[in-house]
Amino acid sequence: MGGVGEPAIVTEAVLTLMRCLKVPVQAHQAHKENGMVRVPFSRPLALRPAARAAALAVGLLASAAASAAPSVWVSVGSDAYRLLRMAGAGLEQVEMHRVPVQVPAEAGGLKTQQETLYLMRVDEAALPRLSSEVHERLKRCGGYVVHASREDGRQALARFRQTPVQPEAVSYKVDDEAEVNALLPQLQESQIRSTILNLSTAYKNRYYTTTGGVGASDDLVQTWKALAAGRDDVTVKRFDHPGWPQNSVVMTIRGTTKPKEIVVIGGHLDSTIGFTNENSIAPGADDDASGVASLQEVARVLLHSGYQPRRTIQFMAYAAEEVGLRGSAEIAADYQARGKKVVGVLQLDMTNYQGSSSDITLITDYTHAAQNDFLQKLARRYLPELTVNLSACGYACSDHASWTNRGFVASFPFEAPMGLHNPFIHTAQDTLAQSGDTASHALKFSRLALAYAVELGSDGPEPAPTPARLARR
Ligand code: IPO
Ligand code: ZN
Repeated sequence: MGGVGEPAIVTEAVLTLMRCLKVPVQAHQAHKENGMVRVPFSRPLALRPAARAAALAVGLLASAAASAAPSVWVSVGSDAYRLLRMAGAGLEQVEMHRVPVQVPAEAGGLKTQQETLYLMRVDEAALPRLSSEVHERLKRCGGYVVHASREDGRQALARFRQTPVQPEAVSYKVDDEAEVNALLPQLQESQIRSTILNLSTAYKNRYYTTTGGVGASDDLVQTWKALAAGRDDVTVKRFDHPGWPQNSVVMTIRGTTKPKEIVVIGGHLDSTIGFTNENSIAPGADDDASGVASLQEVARVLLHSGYQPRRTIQFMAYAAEEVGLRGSAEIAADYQARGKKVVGVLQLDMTNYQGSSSDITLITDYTHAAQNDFLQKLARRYLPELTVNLSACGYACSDHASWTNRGFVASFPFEAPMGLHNPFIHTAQDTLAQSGDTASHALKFSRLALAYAVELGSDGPEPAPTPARLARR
């Protein structure tokens, strides 16, 4: 047992984790000894052994069996798991799943790496804290996924060893230049900026259980209905989640000739600062008002131009991403259960903070390599001035993982390479001001998403103009 004031000895990996989890560590005082790191903790709590300190900090002390509190099944990546094990949480109930993931290789391509994911039961009361603190600051730390049951979790994890469902033969040919080039100049930075500003200032927060979170969802339904006015091929619907009050919102442009094939473009509506309550200030301007604003601008341009896709396009603003990807998990589960033919999913989570010279970072893990290549091709063709690079973000870092978990094809273009993204997320300082009061970075993601929507939505060169289509031009 370490006595008062005695530094605890932890490994480098654990130190990284503790930084991710914001365990109070004075990093500058940490020093290495034979591969181990001595860490003097900064609070009295931390004068206990490292394991105990971390356990307290994460609040996952009680094993599900011993605790009267309701518990839930979650899956996490190995970084987060290491800390949970230190905390002694739910050890007997843990199962390991080895899965292959794609990570960037030194040479510029990709390599396959085995990653271990863990399925376990945790105290539900610990989750808000876990969600706030398990996010990446410097390194990849991933997130966690909440599962309806152990079986549900097992199925989700088993998915990673199977090939994704591609219900129809999808062509990744770039062949709708006329349409895409006509629409791209209509995307406006000022529109994205005002949406981000509104979402990040009209509510104290957009947490999945608060008045602000519910209000943001209700207001978005109205905003999207107004965008769809005059289009009888467009619907805006709430996706109700029985377990909490915030709804997800779904806008559907019905496809003309292949309406059963669906292209999904999504982002999450909720915001957090961790222990978020009614009065918490969680503007979430970048995380993820920016993603919702980016996709809403694509919807605005597609609708106002009179564009009619052959496939159905759905825009989604997910509820409850920050608490274990719950909104998107329920939608993806529902779509799988109904046998819906989702041909591709694009996730936009954090698009407006340019943390490096790179414009767009494609996340390689828990996404679909062929669709990622398609996005690179789209960027080269339509956005040749932009630089695109690759990063891994760890397990469950956003809603694309919910779709991947259900066997769908998903991609995630992100604002910066791993570790260089917005450092203010999940704080009251996640405001538009951190991005220089402009949405110019987010506009690049709207451009890529529009090219994706049209190239996958049209499924071949532009259909012949219809009278309705001409009238709207
Ligand atoms: C996030 C996503 C990818 C990377 I690389 C770094 C950070 C943010 C994500 N974890 C989040 O909080 N989404 O809401
Ligand atoms: Zn977040």
